Amino acid sequence: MVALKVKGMTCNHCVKSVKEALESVEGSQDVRVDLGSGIAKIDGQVELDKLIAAIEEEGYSASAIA
Ligand SMILES: [Cu+2]
Repeated sequence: MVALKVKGMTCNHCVKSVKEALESVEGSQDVRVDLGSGIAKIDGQVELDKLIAAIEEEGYSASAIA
């Protein structure tokens, strides 16, 4: 599981955009995005760089949570 802190989400539409972007990443199996905390969790064999790039393409920014 990979956890990311996503910046810039303000409403459920943002959550949906980020969730769909993460689901489109190769290897992504289950995606949960929480608006309140800004935390996205992704299950599957995924590459961190691709997850962050997908979020940035939607206009948000993200960083891995250690
Ligand atoms: Cu929004």
